[in-house]
Amino acid sequence: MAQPLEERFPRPAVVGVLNVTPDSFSDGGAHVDPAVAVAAARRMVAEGAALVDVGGESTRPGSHGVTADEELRRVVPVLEQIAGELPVSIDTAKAEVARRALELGAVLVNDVTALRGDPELAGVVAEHGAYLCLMHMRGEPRTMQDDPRYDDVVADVKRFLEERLAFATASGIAAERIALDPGIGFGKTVDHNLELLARLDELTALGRPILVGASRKRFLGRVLGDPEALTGPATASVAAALVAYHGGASLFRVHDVREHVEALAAAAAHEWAAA
Ligand code: HH2
Repeated sequence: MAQPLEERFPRPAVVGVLNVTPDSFSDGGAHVDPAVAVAAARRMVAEGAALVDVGGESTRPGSHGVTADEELRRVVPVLEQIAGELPVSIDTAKAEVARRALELGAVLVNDVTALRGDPELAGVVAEHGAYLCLMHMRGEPRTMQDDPRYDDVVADVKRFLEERLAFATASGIAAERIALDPGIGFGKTVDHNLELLARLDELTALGRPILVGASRKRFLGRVLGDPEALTGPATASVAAALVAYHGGASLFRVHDVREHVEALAAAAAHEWAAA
């Protein structure tokens, strides 16, 4: 029996973002050459990443999806080189892409639709005994930032994650292999994102490791005073990760690996000293 997720990726675990896309919001186009992507993945692991999250489809606000063929064309050449050698997750909502990635050695499926996008995906994850991340998103990327509203964003996200966790386990995926993610920036205003980070302990109460992806997201640029910002800086990303860590988050999906590994290692040392 494979290890529970919290043992395989002990807190704090940094997940490096590797977007093999022409259009991702902060690193679009940087890794379309497989050789460049492979070098970036190796660097992330050398800098302390516990996992490299490979994605072939942008989910930035306003984006349209790509076909499974296009996604495979982007990620397979990279996965062929790194998935047997490095700890890799696949950022996809498509069963076909997940299956190929798992066959090539990926260990976790990161699904921003929380098993709502492709009815075949749960079966693929269960069959491979893969780890899984279930993320909250309001609507879909194309429309999610059109005036998002919640009664209570934290309570709504918690209810959603609880329901998707129950769906996943009912589909044959062991709860101990699952992480949950509030989906920072996915159908949320600046205030929604800040409130989720501030009240993260209410989500850790669900009993599964929480993954947070605040890295470089636009709300951080907006917090710093630019109302039109489309990204945020690494410094503010590290601050958000530390707030999330303090709230009990376990995994941190980030673009700037070394900065986060160092900051989180220092935060962990403070936490141990205070315990
Ligand atoms: N954010 C993005 C993509 N995938 N997965 C999880 N679990 N959590 C997140 O917060 C998350 C995610 C968006 O960031 P990025 O991959 O950098 O951009 P894009 O979607 O434009 O490729």
